[in-house]
Amino acid sequence: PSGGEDSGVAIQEAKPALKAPPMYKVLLLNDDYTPMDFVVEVLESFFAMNRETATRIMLAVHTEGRAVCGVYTRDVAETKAMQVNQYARECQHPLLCEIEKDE
Ligand code: TYC
Repeated sequence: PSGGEDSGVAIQEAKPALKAPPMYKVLLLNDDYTPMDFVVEVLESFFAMNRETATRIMLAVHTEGRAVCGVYTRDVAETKAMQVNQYARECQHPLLCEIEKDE
């Protein structure tokens, strides 16, 4: 076994396991009622943003209708969107978070 013909086979079989998983964008949608402070708080606590970045993203959603808050694997993206929507409902705000495949 000095690395002959079958070393190429081993590399081919290992490759699929190393392929990057499909990624999903988590988006926040604008509405007329959710307070700006609440959106900033959501971005800080669910997306680990500092106050400055959270404010910039909140204003992007406010002026453009929607903005990307982060890009994650499907499970993480789905969980974040669910948690944000659940927290917004609990606080009685209409804020909506959705996911979209990152093509
Ligand atoms: N448009 C809201 C307001 O004027 C603020 C807002 C920003 C709401 C971002 C939702 O995802 C949002 N109070």
